[in-house]
Amino acid sequence: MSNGSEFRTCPITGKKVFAATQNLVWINAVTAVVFILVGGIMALLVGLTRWPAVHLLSADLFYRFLTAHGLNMLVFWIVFFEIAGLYFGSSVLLNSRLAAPKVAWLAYLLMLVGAVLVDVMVFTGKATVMFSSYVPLQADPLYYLGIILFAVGALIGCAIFFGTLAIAKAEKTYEGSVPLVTFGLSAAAIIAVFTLACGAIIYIPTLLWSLGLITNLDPGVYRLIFWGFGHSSQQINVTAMVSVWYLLGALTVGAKPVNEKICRSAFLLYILFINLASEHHLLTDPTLSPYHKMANTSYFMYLAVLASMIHALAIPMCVEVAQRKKGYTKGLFEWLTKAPWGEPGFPALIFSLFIFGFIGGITGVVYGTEQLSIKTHNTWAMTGHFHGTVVGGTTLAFMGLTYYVIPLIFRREIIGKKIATLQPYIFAIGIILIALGMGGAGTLGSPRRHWDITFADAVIPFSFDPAVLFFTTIAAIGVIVAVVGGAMYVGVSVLSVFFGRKMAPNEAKML
Ligand code: HEM
Ligand SMILES: [Cu+2]
Repeated sequence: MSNGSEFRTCPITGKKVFAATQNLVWINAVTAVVFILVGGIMALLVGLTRWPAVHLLSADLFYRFLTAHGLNMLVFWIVFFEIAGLYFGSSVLLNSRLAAPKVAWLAYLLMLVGAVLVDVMVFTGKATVMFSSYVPLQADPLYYLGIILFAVGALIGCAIFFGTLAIAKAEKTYEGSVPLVTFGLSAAAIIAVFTLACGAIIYIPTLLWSLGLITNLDPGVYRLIFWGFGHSSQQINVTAMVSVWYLLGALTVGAKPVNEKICRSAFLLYILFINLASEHHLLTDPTLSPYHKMANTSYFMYLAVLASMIHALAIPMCVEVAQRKKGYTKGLFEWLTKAPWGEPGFPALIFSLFIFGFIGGITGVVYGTEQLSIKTHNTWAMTGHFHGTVVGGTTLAFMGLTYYVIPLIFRREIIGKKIATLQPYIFAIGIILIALGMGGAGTLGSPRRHWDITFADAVIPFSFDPAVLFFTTIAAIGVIVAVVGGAMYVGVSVLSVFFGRKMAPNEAKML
């Protein structure tokens, strides 16, 4: 471990890369990939069980593995990667040493111990409570302890990020205002503090309740505060993803935001309004009045949607401007057709934007109205929606970025560049099929989190629309394709990180 002051100068970007930062980005990113591997294996097993033609697992294992899938993907993969991103976005992008690297290692250990504790509890069947762990479902106290340790670790990671921003400012390591990517990541980190505070407020009493020290925990209150944590964490993902979009635009075509002020104000809209969306999870609950729900989720929340729409237009625009400057000016779309489609970062950026916007975003805005929430709540349409946002959007963007982080920060040459280039295409096709299949089946009433969608063992005879089977088959094909795409990602990144050729200190090659 270094004392935090040694650095090298990146031959491509000219930025200082501090040894301590490099190690911490490395460990957090590699750990993230281990968790996406666990979550991906669970995805395959759960997905094949939902396919009536295979119906792989027993009901007990299905729910255990579904719980594991949700947590390993949505929490462990994403948050470890985000912490790596925060250290990169503060220390590397601002040319600054990282604040308190030893404390950052402590944060890492807390997160790791927390995640392992959670997984042990889930896999041994002591915490089959799904990702949302709704009260009165009860898990082993160690499960809640694991979540709390993980959240405290992540909170310390955010503090390191803010500390690094302060050091960079005090030591004048950059000129003018912070770069847009760092600005966006700061918005993500601010939202993270609110999110993790909600997590602490709800999981501490739940831990005490599972220990028998508190006897009554109100499910309505649990759901309200849980979603302050569970939904807001999705906003961290959105904000981090948008920051990565700007980064990918810069890395692949040298795109620069055309109007930085607008992009920055859009990030501010996220901080101010996005938490309101948390209440869309309560639209079918009797706790809040219809007036309150509608005002909140059908009016105020749109100010956050506005922010996403600004980014979704600003990014293609800055890509177009950068490409036109290079001389691709023929017709309306030469800038797009002549874009670097054969380099993984570009298709990852475009598919992430497309799937997030057109599949995840539009369904989210529609299902987030009180009327349609009643129809789609707890159906597979919901799962279709959020695989569009958090998988086709965030995960795909993070995957694309990885192929640049490995040569730039870890100084290893990518093994399997062709596979890396194909990977975003395969993964995107898989996720699109999953989202359409789940969306179609869900719209016809197929429930989410259900072990047997044919209801063969139902106590009360139940008939379902046979078209559901068509959509579940589409989803199942999507599951297989996406898992192949996911395996390509894990394979390329793990092989490259551990066995890729070590690059020479002055070697200025990205891919
Ligand atoms: C190869 C990629 C993936 C496949 C094939 C896949 C497939 C599935 C399937 C089949 C379900 C079960 C839905 C149900 O029966 O209710 C599910 C649930 C879920 N997935 Fe994925 N998924 C993938 C990636 C991801 C990623 C990357 C994330 C998050 C970043 C994610 C987050 C979730 C969540 C939160 C649930 C709901 C868990 C719950 O209901 O408690 N998935 N996924
Ligand atoms: Cu939500």
